Order: sequence, then C-alpha cells, then structure tokens
Amino acid sequence: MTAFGKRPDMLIHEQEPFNAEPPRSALARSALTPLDAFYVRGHGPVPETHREWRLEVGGLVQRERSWSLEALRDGRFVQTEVVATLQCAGNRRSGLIEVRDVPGEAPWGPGATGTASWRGIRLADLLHDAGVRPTAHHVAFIGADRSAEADPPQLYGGSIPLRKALGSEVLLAHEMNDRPLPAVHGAPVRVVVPGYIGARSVKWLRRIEVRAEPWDGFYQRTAYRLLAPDQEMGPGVGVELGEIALNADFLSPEDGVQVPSGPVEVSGYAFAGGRREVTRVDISTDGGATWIQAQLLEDQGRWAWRLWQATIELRPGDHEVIARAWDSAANTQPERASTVWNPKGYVNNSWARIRLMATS
Ligand SMILES: Nc1nc2c(c(=O)[nH]1)N[C@H]1C(S)=C(S)[C@@H](COP(=O)(O)O)O[C@H]1N2
Ligand SMILES: [Mo]
Repeated sequence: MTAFGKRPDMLIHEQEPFNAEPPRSALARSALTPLDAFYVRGHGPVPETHREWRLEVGGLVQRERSWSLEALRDGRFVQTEVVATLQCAGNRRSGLIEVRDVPGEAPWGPGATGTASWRGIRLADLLHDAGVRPTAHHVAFIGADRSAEADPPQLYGGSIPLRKALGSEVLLAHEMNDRPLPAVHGAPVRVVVPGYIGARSVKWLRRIEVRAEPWDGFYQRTAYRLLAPDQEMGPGVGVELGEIALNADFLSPEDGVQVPSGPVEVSGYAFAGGRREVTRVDISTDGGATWIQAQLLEDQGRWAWRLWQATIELRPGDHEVIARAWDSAANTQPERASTVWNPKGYVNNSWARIRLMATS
C-alpha cells in the first residue's frame, strides 16, 4: 500500500500534496472504480477532519445556516445515490506535453478519472432550505484545505452556475462505493458535480456561498481556464472550464506491450460530459482510414462513463490502435493533440492511441 490506502502501482505525480493515478489496467473492466485505484488530485495538504465539523450555507440566501454532520444524515434530507464519473481537466495531459511542454503541470495519463457510486444529500434540497435570493446565479464551494500553490495562498474553492446546482444529480456526498468517504477524497463531506470538470467537486467542504458572480478565488478566476496558445495565465484570462468535453481512452492492453498476433481484445472508457451520453466508440488500426465499432458495455446512467471493448485482428508487427467516441450531440473527438494544445494543458480529448507489438 502506498499513501492513503492506494495500490502500490499507482503512478505518483507528487507526494505532497498527494497526486496520483492508477495504471490503465487497474481501471479496466470495473464499472465502478475500486477505492484503492481512484485517482487523487489535491492542491494542498489533506486537512485535519475535526469532530466538530460544520457546513455553513450563506451569501445570497434568505436564511444563513450551519449544519452538523449528524443533521445532514439524520433523515431531514433525503439520502440519494448517483453513479458519477469524476474527471480532472488535466486528464491525458501527457499527450499535450508530447506536442509541446506544459511547465509546472503534472503529466497525467488517462487515469485521472474514475467512477464511483456517491451517496449523500442533494445540494438543491439544502439550497431550498436556505432560500435562494432572486439575484443569485452561482453557487460556490469552499474547502478546508489551504493551497500554497495558489496566488495568493488560499482555501481551495470553486463555483457552478445556479441552474446546475439545482439539478438533482449534484450531491453533498459522505459515502463513496458504499464506504464512508475516505479522507483523501474529501471526508467528511464533498461536493459531487456530475458532468463538470473534477475541480468543481470540492472536497472537505466547509462553506457553500450563493453568489451573483462566479467564485473569484484562484482556482476559478485564474486556473482551470482554457487559454489560447498565445495567452498567459492571469485573473479572468481565457474561458472558464465547466462541462467536461467528450473523451475516451484505452484501459487494456497497456500502451507499448507485446501481444500474440491474431484476434486481440482491446477495452477502454468513453465519457461524454455535460448531460450528453456516449453513443458510439470506433476503433482503427490503419491511422483512421477505416473503423470498426466497439461494443458498449453496461449503461450506468448519464453521469457515468461507458466502458467498451472490441476485438481487432493484428498481423505480426508494430501497430498503432486508435479509439474515438461519439456522443448524443453528434460530437466526436479531434484527431491530433497538436490541434488542442494549450498553455496549462487542459482538456486533451484528441483520439486515444496505443502501440501494440504483435508477435508471430
Ligand atoms: N478542497 C479541494 N477540493 C478539490 C481539490 C482540491 O485540491 N481541494 N481538487 C479538485 C480537483 S482538480 C479534482 S480533479 C478533484 C479530484 O478528486 P479526487 O481527488 O477525489 O479524485 O477534486 C477537486 N476538489
Ligand atoms: Mo482536476
């Protein structure tokens, strides 16, 4: 076991704050990601969890409130479960770094994503209890962790539009895969915003602030924004990221391994983001000239990734195998990472590619 009960084969990008992703194989074939294989993205040290933890609700509300953990679980609010995929905006950044360096950001592979069953109360129910004022348009979440990487150093925070916050899928979760939420994933309570970049699913939640404008902290106003190739990071520069873009990658085999020639089974995930659904996944072994359709596995609902598998025929020799997904808005993925390169290395949703050496 490495830190925080994770598998020993996690790829550790940073020890403190802890940032790690599983190898592809650890995600393969599990509709729900085991807790010991779920990626961790943190911008500051895991904060101490106090028994006297309370959640404040304030800002543009009729009634400011403060809730104990017991009160959030004692039956006043309905407990619901949502199967949802979290995906970091930096997932698959390594593909962008191959195009051009992204200084100061971790080279995440395809494992900065995972799917869990989250249990907790609906954010909407808490907002209805507090009474949202008519001037409100955004809901901000502030965590208990202090990030020294932020400029200036500050508590981690982020916001989502009020109309998303009122959706029944947005949870304040205290359980993950039927277990108490692990410390590294935000205990005792975190936000889960299905369909949005992982950065908005704030861990170690301490305060909810209803606002007229988006959160003005570093991780909303400066980071997690999509910059044009010639822009530099700064407050308000670039486009705020929100809904996740359609994306897909291979989970098995591992990239660069040998396989026997003949029929080879490949598998992976596809995730549509927003409220969209994955409708098709295509596989090519000839650089995208021709495609076969992968089989989509069990549908876990619109907030979860879709696992897929396909059998391809490989002659002895080196092959590049490509995957691309389609969604319910008829989006598909861009062919080359070079066309989506950006200075902070977010949202690499270009075609997934692995190399396989087929032996005779
Ligand atoms: N309080 C807090 N919440 C946070 C973060 C953080 O650093 N602090 N990181 C965010 C980012 S960028 C991502 S991708 C997800 C990762 O969630 P996980 O570590 O549970 O996988 O948490 C988000 N919530
Ligand atoms: Mo992230």
